[in-house]
Amino acid sequence: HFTPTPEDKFSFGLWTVGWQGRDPFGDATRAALDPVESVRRLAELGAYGVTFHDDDLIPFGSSDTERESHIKRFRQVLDATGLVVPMATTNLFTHPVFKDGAFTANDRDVRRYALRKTLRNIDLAVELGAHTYVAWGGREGAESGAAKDVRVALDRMKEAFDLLGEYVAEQGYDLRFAVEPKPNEPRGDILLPTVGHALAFIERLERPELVGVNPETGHEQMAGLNFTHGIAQALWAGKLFHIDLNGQSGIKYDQDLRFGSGNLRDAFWLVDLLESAGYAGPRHFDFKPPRTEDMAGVWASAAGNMRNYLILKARSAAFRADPEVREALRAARLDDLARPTAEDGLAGLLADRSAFEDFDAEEAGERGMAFEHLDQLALDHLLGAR
Ligand code: GLT
Ligand code: MN
Ligand code: MN
Ligand code: MN
Repeated sequence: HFTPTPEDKFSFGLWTVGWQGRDPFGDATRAALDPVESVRRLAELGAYGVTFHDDDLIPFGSSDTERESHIKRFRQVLDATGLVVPMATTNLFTHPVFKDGAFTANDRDVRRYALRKTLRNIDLAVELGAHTYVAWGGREGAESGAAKDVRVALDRMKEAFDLLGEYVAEQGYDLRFAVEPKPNEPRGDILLPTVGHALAFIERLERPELVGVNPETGHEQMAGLNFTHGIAQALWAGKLFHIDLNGQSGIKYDQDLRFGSGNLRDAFWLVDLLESAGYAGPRHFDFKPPRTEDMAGVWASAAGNMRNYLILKARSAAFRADPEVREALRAARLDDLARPTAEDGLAGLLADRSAFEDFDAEEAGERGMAFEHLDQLALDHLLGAR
């Protein structure tokens, strides 16, 4: 009964199952995959959506007629399978022209080209029904100090998002942007490295309402951060426009493992958060089937993402429904946290002798928080021991 259906809103990038296994040390281990085949297989597995970079669908350098025929074949398979395109994005990192970045490349010609490449694919994204446009600035960064004036580069980054926002408003498109943070790889240091940096950047834009975040599990974990906490803050700010789910084992290179591998406890808390917060967007997997796998392994890996999400969703629901957990949540004073600290206002707080003059800090310091019992109940549920 952990079989995905379109109602679960699982989506995949064409570049995920289509990854050929090329890494910095080795050649491709798998043949190229036709996007039409990917759409068919993903639909069979129970996905509802597919996402793409311009160059995943239309190889870089294609002529206008070639472009049209790629788009036509893609539309046909979408119609045949019922898969939707909730999101699209731009490849601003593979071609050598982007070696020093795109929106923040020092070379102005490159910046203008990057914007035009993006605007062109935005038109296609909207034609195919997308409502979210992701911007991952993988090459926006530096390996050395003087090479990038970061404050000026952020001016150029803001200029780019302001122009993109102006275009979308002018065209009357129902499309919002989602900035995807990453701390490093492929650049030594990437601009907007974490969810927090991205949220602060967005508030400086001309149209902040058009821009949110697309956090990726592994990217926050590469920075040693708690992914679920980052997602909670993005939700709190009303900025979780999209999400990239995958797996990562600690602070090391970007692993892009299938969702549920790597930090399983964080995956449990993430699903618990998304489901209890009523997150309504796609559950998008941005993973790479390891290069050890043949095509059967690719589809097994793709299916595993969805299966693990559904298992964790069931475990989270059981955890929340367990009467002993509810009691443990009260013992841990979660209801107390939900109560405002001073509903009596500042004057009430200042006049309340029990808040300070008569407060027994020694006694309060001795109160146990009962978090360990609560966490063991969670682990029991996660492990299927309850
Ligand atoms: C690239 C990157 C991902 C981004 C994609 C969107 S492309 O594979 O590693 O994290 O989400 O540009
Ligand atoms: Mn629509
Ligand atoms: Mn990603
Ligand atoms: Mn990644």
